[in-house]
Amino acid sequence: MVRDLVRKMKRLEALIFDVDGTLAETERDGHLVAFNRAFADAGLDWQWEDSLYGELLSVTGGKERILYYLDRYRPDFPRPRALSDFVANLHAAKTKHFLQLVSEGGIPLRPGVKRLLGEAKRSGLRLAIATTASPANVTALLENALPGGLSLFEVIAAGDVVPAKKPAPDIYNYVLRELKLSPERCLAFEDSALGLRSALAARLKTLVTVNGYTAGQDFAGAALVVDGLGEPEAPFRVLAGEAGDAAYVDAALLHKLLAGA
Ligand code: XBP
Ligand code: MG
Repeated sequence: MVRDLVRKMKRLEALIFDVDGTLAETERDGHLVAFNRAFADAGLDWQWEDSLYGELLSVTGGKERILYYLDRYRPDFPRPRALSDFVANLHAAKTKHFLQLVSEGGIPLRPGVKRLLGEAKRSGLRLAIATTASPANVTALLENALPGGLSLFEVIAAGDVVPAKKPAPDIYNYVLRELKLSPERCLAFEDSALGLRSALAARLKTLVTVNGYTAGQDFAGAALVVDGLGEPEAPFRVLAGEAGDAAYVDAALLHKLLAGA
């Protein structure tokens, strides 16, 4: 009876996905390009290189990232009197460019994402999103990269819906409240150490799929760290944790990860 109770407590019911860097390479192919286009539009001589952007990702959220850049790298830049309006305008222009890039079809989903979402849905798992990025970005990405994909997700929590962005747990706690589920019944998917910290602080077991910006980060506490979700014909590489004889992430592996097997 006790065993039945434990099994019940650990039943996997929902998957909660980060977006940027996890569902797609939006940081490299979308946000970075869009930031630079917005800076050029505004007549600013700012040009973020890839390596600098990797460092700027230590701050989540586009507006917050611009402010961090000013503080850390441009103490010389004369501060506009209405700094928050200046940043908000830059960020709005950046969002416009991001949406344009996405609508041109330039940002596909990472390998294995489409397969896993479909398989998860068919097997009765509930799907949700917990991201720092603005809601419009998420909607556009899903509509373009996965037609019909938006309707797969029961909850889409994005951007300023909570005041404290990742690594605070707030966005994951918000999703859990909306799903009316306890963290023991869910798995989170992240690509970065900051995202992992957010998910762990919400007491979620977390699977990490690294990318070029995050591969060297500290993922202590993750249930599994892989180089991607993998596909039957293109297996993943396990970087930390135990995947048994699985060659790619599927629902069976996720159930095992949640149960701690
Ligand atoms: C993602 C981000 C986002 C995007 C920008 O973090 O930090 O900032 O870079 O999005 P995570 P906005 O993947 O952990 O959610 O410009 O729309 O804020
Ligand atoms: Mg991310």
